[in-house]
Amino acid sequence: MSPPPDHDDTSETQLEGVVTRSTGSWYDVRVGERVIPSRVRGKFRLTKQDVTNPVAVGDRVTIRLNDEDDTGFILSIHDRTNKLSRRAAGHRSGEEHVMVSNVDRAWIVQAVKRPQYNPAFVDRLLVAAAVNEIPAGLIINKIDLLTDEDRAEVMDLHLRYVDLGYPVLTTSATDGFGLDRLTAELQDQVSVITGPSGTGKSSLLNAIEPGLDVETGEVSESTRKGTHTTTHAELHPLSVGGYVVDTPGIREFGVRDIHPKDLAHFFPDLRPYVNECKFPDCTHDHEPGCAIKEALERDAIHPDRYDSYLRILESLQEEEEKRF
Ligand SMILES: Nc1nc2c(ncn2[C@@H]2O[C@H](COP(=O)(O)OP(=O)(O)OP(=O)(O)O)[C@@H](O)[C@H]2O)c(=O)[nH]1
Ligand SMILES: [Mg+2]
Ligand SMILES: [Zn+2]
Repeated sequence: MSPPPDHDDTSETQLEGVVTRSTGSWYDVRVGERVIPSRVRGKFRLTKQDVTNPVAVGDRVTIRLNDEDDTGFILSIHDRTNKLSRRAAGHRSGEEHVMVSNVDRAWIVQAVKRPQYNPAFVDRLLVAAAVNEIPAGLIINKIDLLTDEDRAEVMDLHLRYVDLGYPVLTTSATDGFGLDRLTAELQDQVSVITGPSGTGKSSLLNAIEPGLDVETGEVSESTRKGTHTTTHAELHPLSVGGYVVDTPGIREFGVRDIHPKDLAHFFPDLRPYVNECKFPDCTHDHEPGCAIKEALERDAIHPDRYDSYLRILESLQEEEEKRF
């Protein structure tokens, strides 16, 4: 074997891959079927001082391969299409920790029943996804439990979100209904699967990819008090291609960082009316001449959706007050 040539950038092996995991100073970079443990060049660490991690899970990167030990050096990060970040609680200007980037879609899982369908939860996450420029969709699972009594209600929910432009899947992890469509939706995509405990997220993922053990649930605020950025996202490869993202604590994402007066823009059904209100700074809550309330009264907006809007508005207003 000849000795390695002098350091020369042009003769190096450069590869493109995606960061699937981060463990402190090492990153797993997946290139095809290979996972190449990689490090970051020192200069990256200093460029953005308000970001705790220069490279995030989900990032597409170019690495230089060290042929001797099969490790990599991350040379560059490609532009991100979107990202989910976490900040020190309550601080709009706190350090940003990018949990995951380049998410193709966030799927919100609900059950027909057990647990009861929760429209406020769905709407809150849809807003969070929109704020972060992540396309969202809805999975209505446990469709095998549907009875004649709740059929109309579930169909109403289904149509409501389809009309808003979101993809809606109906599934049963128990009898396999809808799993082909789910698999097709996840194939070659980076997908976040989230939803309340017990809705069947693990069951669905295990049904389409046996052995997939992904943390997808909510982490309650109280269990995390005082511990900051302890959780790391991870991309779990699917055998059909694509990844499912581990997302503990998705509750923290997004909705916090918007101004109350911008909230209605993130509701596709409220957005068309926001410029028609009498007052340009209308919060669509109590003001006279509100085009959104008029639309509500003539049933052009679903009351559950308006309820969700008011709840989120209230929580944003509380956040605003805490800041001063
Ligand atoms: N009937 C019915 N039961 C289901 C279905 N999917 C899941 N279950 C059951 O619902 C319960 C909860 O399912 P999990 O997959 O653990 O739910 P999860 O969303 O992962 O819950 P967390 O991990 O706590 O967030 C289990 O008892 C499952 O067997 C379904 O499609 N139909
Ligand atoms: Mg689970
Ligand atoms: Zn208004």
